[in-house]
Amino acid sequence: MSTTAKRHIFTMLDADGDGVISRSEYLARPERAAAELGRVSEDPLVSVARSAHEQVFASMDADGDGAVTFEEYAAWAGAEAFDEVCRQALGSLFDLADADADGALDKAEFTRLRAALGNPAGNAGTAFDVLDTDGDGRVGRDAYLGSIRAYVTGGSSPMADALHARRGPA
Ligand SMILES: [Ca+2]
Ligand SMILES: [Ca+2]
Ligand SMILES: [Ca+2]
Repeated sequence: MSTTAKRHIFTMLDADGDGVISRSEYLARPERAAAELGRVSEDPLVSVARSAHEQVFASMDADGDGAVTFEEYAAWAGAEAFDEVCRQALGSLFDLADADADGALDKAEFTRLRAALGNPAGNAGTAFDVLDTDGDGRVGRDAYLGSIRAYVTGGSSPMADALHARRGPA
């Protein structure tokens, strides 16, 4: 992943812009996503999302001081981190959005997930169409996670900008 892409994601995760991703800032993400996706806090899928994000944070925070600096993030981000911890966290958010639990997101579920993660709703349809390669109106879990992996390991994927951009392509 390019430094620009890392900076872009780091900036998104540093919600209050103080230059570090704090533990509470990061762990607020699954809580907010769950709430926006209509999941109650006792939902087992919310517990899964919570613990998956705990693991990501512990993995990112190399010195264990409860705050992730850009240096820590930049050294951490990539294929290994994705396979070890990120996949579970991103998959847990996918599952929160998969309201009918069929292992795929339809356009409405996908749009809600993106909104819950703070992505602009405007290009959700385009991002969905890129991922729905066979045009059946559904995006499977593996296709979704695979496209994000392609982004973090290769620096680009068809939906990279749509997925991560808040202010347009980096
Ligand atoms: Ca912060
Ligand atoms: Ca740290
Ligand atoms: Ca579904």
